[in-house]
Amino acid sequence: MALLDQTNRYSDLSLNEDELLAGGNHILVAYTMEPAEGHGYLEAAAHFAAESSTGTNVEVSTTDDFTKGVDALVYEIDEAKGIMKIAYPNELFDRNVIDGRAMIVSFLTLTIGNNQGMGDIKHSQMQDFYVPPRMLQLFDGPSKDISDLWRILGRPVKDGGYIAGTIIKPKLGLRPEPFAEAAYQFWLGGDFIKNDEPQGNQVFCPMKKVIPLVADAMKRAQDETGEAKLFSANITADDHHEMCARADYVLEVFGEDADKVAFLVDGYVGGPGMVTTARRNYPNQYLHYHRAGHGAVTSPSSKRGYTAYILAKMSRLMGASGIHVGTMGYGKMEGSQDDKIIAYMIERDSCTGPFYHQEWYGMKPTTPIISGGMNALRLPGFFENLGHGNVINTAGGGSYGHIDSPAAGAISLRQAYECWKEGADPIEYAKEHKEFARAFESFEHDADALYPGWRDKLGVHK
Ligand code: CAP
Ligand code: MG
Repeated sequence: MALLDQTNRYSDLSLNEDELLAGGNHILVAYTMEPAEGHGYLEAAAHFAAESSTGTNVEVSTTDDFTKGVDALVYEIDEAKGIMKIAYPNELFDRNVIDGRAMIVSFLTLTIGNNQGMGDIKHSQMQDFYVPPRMLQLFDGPSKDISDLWRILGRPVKDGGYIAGTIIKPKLGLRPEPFAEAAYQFWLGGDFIKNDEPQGNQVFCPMKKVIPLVADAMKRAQDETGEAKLFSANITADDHHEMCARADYVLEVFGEDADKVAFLVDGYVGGPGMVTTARRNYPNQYLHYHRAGHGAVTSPSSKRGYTAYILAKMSRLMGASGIHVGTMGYGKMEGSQDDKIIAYMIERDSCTGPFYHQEWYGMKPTTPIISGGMNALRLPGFFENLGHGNVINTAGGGSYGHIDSPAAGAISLRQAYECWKEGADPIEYAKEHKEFARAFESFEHDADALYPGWRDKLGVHK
């Protein structure tokens, strides 16, 4: 069905991007977009801007001159590349009643809301967005960052280096005692443990049974190693009060070790409200954003929604201390080497994304959390691609799959980091470092693929 042509009202291709950036009055968003058959590019783009701001598919008599002043405007299109850019006036975005601050949920409702289901749009995906200084100031941003973890670990607060972590595996099905034992065994060699995302308050492993045992395991591991240990506890729940009940309980049980507790929230399935519940109620804890489910919209195979880069950038605005960013092609999840831009955008104060340059004006960084199929053998290449090792890495299979012990798995991860940092050849390094060497035997398929001839070189024969 033919639609009202709204290009006159909702597009202005004479607008200049540099001027929009300098003005600071708009959030700018770049999308890939393809119109449905029979619809012109600019018409579809203008309808998209209308539905994403002040309009609908027809003109309404209640519109007045003020309304028109806050229209979102298509300011650039590249039909050949299928790209459109839209400027959203800052005033469009909802502010809290309680403190006048901005919220990501409103950003999403407008920029990636109804427009995702419109008949004249075949598909559209957000690729980048720019937040002007005045709007940036209105987001919470992180309250804690990786420097707080480095401080607890007794490391330099700048460039404190690699944090070796794991995820308790199996994902589900451990009762409290074996669960805490798995934690203890890893902490003998590593720094950081996270709950796997579905671990919460299962009937076979109630929080009130397992958390005291984990707190005790942390204490024992600290006594044994003389090092501080970190635990990321899952407080994800539908109900705000339930989240707080879980969080309060964990803090109370950890007692004097409560500063070593991070809170994990499944921020994609739970949404911005859940992240903000953790951010605002527990600003003294490191906020760990796990993103299970995000692939439903961010998969490289998807032409809708938004990319993993967008998810990460939004998480910094919301105040995540760290977010999973994938493994950039080195682990088991989807991703490619270019994904390092995701890490750079959330950890730097100034960074150029796919379409826009963003200054963060001192907003705390969000740590890239590297997870999914990682082990000691895959890490040197990963660090080489990223260019640094100031990350949290959680390797579940890579620790509990080590043939000697979870502690040996943890030590092999740290050795992989040291190996890369020293610029050493991994095979030569393995000759001097037992746990790293045994990782070759633990993960033979990876060893064969990444280090052909390793058996002869390390003298390992079945
Ligand atoms: C990794 C993990 C994480 C994924 C999520 C898992 O375990 O615990 O949830 O990393 O993906 O359940 O798969 P392994 P992402 O170390 O055993 O692979 O980090 O990309 O969000
Ligand atoms: Mg997991």
